[in-house]
Amino acid sequence: MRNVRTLSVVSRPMLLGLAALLWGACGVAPEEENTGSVSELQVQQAALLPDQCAPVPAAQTTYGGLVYHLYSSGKTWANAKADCTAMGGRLAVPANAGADSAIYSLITDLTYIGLKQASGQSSTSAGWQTPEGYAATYFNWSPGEPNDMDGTENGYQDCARMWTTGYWDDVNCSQVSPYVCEFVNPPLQCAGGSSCALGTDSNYHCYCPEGQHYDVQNNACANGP
Ligand SMILES: [Ca+2]
Ligand SMILES: [Ca+2]
Repeated sequence: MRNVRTLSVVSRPMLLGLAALLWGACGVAPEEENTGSVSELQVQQAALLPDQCAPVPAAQTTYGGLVYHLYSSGKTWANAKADCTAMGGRLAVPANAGADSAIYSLITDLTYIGLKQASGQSSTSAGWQTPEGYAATYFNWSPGEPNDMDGTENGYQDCARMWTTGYWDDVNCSQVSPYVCEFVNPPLQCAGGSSCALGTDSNYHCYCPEGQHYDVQNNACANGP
């Protein structure tokens, strides 16, 4: 049995709120004007649980105020999206060439990004959206892509994956691939003997060995339930 932490400390949400405030004041959100999707992410992260964490990534980087984590264990697009959300982030959406390059710097294999095509489109390039369902505004498709496999839109390839060339390809969403998550704030890395694992509430939490609880304020395990 693992014991979940106390909920009594508010320092982390306060920090997140301050960061969101500063972000808004500086106006550096890369796609806020076009899609609002970074605001969605801010809302998501503002609601982070005090002990909500992200598993240690295979690689990470930052760009434009965002933190990017690469996870190498393959998942379908939907499961990758859910995993990033469970960490308080989202499946990464390259909003400009700089963000695209930052994500590219992490990958070593065909890797999911956050774009998905809405169903019922008349062309292979129409209706591409962020994980929250906003219209995507930046694209870096490989020549000839997106092609829905044969050039005609039939709903077979509706999820975006980055090639090791850095360009994108539309692929079937059931393909299992590594993925990159994106965070507004640096996600909590569990320390002091605790480890980050998915809870029954579909969020990641820091957990401690049996007989201990996670002390949010000190990011460490402490004796007692
Ligand atoms: Ca398609
Ligand atoms: Ca394709």
